[in-house]
Parts: sequence; structure tokens; C-alpha cells
Amino acid sequence: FKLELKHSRINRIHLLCSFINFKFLFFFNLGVYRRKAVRAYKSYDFFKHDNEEAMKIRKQCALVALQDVKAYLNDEGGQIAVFDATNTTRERRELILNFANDNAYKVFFVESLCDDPDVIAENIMEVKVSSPDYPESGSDSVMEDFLKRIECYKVTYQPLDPDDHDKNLSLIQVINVGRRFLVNRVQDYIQSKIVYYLMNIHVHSHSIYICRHGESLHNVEGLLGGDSELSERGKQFAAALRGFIEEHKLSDLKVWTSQLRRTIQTAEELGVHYEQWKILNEIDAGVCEEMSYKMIEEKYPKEFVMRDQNKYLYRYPGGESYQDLVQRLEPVIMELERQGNVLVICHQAVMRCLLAYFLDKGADDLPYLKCPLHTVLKLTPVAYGCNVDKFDLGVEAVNTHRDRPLVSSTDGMPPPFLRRNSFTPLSSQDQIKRPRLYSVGSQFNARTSHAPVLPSMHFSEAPEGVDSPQIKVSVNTEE
Ligand SMILES: *[C@@H]1O[C@H](CO)[C@@H](O)[C@H](O)[C@H]1NC(C)=O
Ligand SMILES: CC(=O)N[C@H]1CO[C@H](CO)[C@@H](O)[C@@H]1O
Repeated sequence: FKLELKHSRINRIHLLCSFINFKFLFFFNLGVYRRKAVRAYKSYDFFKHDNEEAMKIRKQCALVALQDVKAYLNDEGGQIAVFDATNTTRERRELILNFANDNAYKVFFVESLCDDPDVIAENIMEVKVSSPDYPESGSDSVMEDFLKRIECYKVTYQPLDPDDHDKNLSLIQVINVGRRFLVNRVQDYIQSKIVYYLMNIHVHSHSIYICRHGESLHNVEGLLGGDSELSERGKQFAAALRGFIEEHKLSDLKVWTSQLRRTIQTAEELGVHYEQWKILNEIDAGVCEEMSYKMIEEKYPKEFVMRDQNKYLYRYPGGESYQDLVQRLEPVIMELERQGNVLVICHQAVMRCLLAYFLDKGADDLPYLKCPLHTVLKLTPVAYGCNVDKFDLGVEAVNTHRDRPLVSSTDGMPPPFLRRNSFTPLSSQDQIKRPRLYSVGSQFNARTSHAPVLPSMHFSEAPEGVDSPQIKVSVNTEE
């Protein structure tokens, strides 16, 4: 039967898609709509199929979400929408297929099947204890509540049937958290890409350690790029990093570097095996390589201003932009998702991109993330995000961070010409997984006046010992 363990995977796919921005993507999580409609989630009672009011609310939530999907895809340039719900009946799938058919959208189903009790228990602990449904409960009661919730789903659940009834659908079944996969009728590039991600992303706990190389001679002189060697303090950092690895007992650790001397020299000190990746090399500053910011400002004043205007999209003449870098790093990110514990010794711009991926930062913030020298970040992906621990190894280094400039230089002036790359912004502001509720008094109201409305539902405080909460529903349906 089905378990909601897809969340952590889908979350990661969402991250990756929006990160490498091969398409826009928005996330419609029915749980979020439901939580919005039902402010206080009480217990598994809500998920009983014979809880009629609750059933109505869930259906209604689905219709509202589909409406939002439509607005997103038709009017906002969206290209992929993830409709994330436990609608586990043929009837509900039919509803979605008809909706897609009416609007000429393609549908790809992702189903996570899980019948191994150990996997289920582990998953509940990992994924659900940090779920917004259970903000404060202890883990025992969460386990119990969620197991009951699974029983509720089981009553109505009809799995996809790729051998017969659903043989014409495009779908992937992920069986027991990735032990097996069943893939049916993949129609296009995006779908095959999604299959590829699903087959590679795992949900075992692991940590990714990221740091920059030790301070280099170019760092000391304030020069960009190049391929200089470590400074004395840089070498001290490399030694400190060795101590760090020993102290944290990171014995099964994989170490990756770029193919530039400063990262390799740092890794050499560690006395462990390491791999060099060319695609981890620092952003290519083109004609500005081995120049200081001051030199660039004097020699290429226009370039200097353009970079400040949009540091993410700006591409150095003959070099790269942050956007290029993000594209270049996709294989590294995929491999980081596949691996266990990894230490990545890289560079400032590269580290910013990797951080932005794991911390879900947009194009605006990415080029300004603080990644000081001689500091190790430990990233531990969890179901609903990523934990970050920061370790300053206590070896001094120059500061290579340049803050976001205040936008005063262009006061009243038309902004100078911006040289554009092929234009695909990283991610829209509005990408967070929350319902948009167009139907509730927004600008889309007029156009979608037939749109369903999210019901509002009030619980009167249930007295102690009363099993199911009193539910008052005001549902405005057109059924
Ligand atoms: C699958 O598609 C074929 C050809 O379009 C059609 O004849 C058949 O009825 C479909 N099968 C199902 C189970 O929908
Ligand atoms: C568990 C659940 O929500 N089941 C519902 C899925 O969708 C169908 C059709 O809309 C409903 O009838 C089920 O109750």
C-alpha cells in the first residue's frame, strides 16, 4: 500500500528541477491545502473514508489545487506542476486525467509502493516526525497515529495497474523506497529525466561537508580565478581539516576536489584517497581572470556595473555566469544525492551554488551567500529541508566576500544595457509549497469565477476525552 514517503524524494526533485531550471515548476501539495482548510489537524479520524465532511473537504481541496495548477500552467508560464496528493483511487486519477485532457497537459504518475514493515517504520520516524502535521507530538504517538492513517488509506487505495487497467498511462512505481522501479510509457525528455532522478535520489541519512580550498596566494593578493598555490595559512587550514576529519571520525568519507591546484593541495594534506572533478572548477571569469575587483572596475567599468546589476545572470566576457555554473554542476549534485558522506573541497562560487541547491535559495541570493575560507559546512538533508552545521577551523584567512552593492549608482539613470544569457530565471519567488488560493479574493477571481473555493472549517474545542472533534463545515461546492 501507499505511504506518503514520496515527500522527501519529490521535494528533492522539485529542488533539482528548479535549481537547474530546465523548466519552471510549482508544487501543489494537497496536505498544505488541507491544513489550510482544517486549521487544527486532530488525528487520523480525519482520514477515515467514512468521515463524510472530511472527505468533501479533501475533494474540494483537490479541485482548488487543480485550479491553481491551471492558472500556473496557462497564465504564469509554468511548464511543470507537481500535484502532490494521496488521491489513491481510480476515480480520482480519472478526475486528474480528464482535467489534463481538457487542458492538453501531459500526465505522469509517480507512485510509491511500500509493503516492508521495517521500511515503513523507519520512514515514519524519519519523514513524519518532522512533518507539519505533527508539530509537537512525541514520536510514539506520531507512529501510532500514522499507522492508523495508513489503515485508513488502505480501505480505499487502488494501486496503479500498469499490466492492465493503467497500461496506457505514463507512470513510475517506486517500490520499497527504491529497491525496484516499474516504468511505463515514458513520453518525453522531462519524464525520462524525472525517472532518472527518482532512480538516483535516496533517502538514507547522510551528510555533505563542503568547504573551500585553503587560502591561496591569489586570495591574499585579492585576485580572481587563476590557478595559484596555497598560502602558508592555506596549508595550515589543510592540516586543520585533516584534524577535523579525524576528530569527527569520518572514515567512510569520500573526498572530491576540483582540478585546480589549491583544492588538490588541500586534499593532499588529508592523507586519504580523493577524486578530482573538472566540473568543480571555479567559475571562469574570462577576460577578468587573475584581476582584482579594482582592476576590473578600471579596465572594464561597464562590465563591473553590469555584474552588480544581476550577478546571477551576468556572464564574464569569454567566461561563465553563475547560471552557467549551476548548469555545469548538475552532475555533481546528482552524484551528491546518490552518495553517502562526502567532503567537497571547492571554490567560492561553486560552494554558493551547491549551498543554494541544498538550502533552496533563489537566483537573487545565490551569488551573495557567505562562504568564508577555512570554514566547513555540514549539510544533512532531512525530509522537509536541510540541517546546517558550521565549523570554523580557527585558521585566519582573508575575506573574499563582496557584499551586494547598494543600488544607488543607477539612481534616476536608465540601467545600462544588460547582456543577457538565454533567459531562464532560477526560480520564481512564489515557489514555496503553499496553496495560492486564487479562488479566495485574488485577481484571478473574475476569470475563474467557476473555480471551486477552499472550504473553511472550524473545530469547536473538543472537550477532553471526546474522540472525534466537532466539525462544522461550510462547503461551497458545485457538485
Ligand atoms: C489503451 O489504448 C488503446 C489504443 O488507443 C485502446 O484501444 C485501449 O482501449 C486502451 N486501454 C485501456 C485499458 O484504456
Ligand atoms: C483516500 C481518498 O482521499 N480517497 C478519495 C480519492 O478520490 C476519490 C474520487 O475523488 C474519492 O472518492 C476517494 O474517497
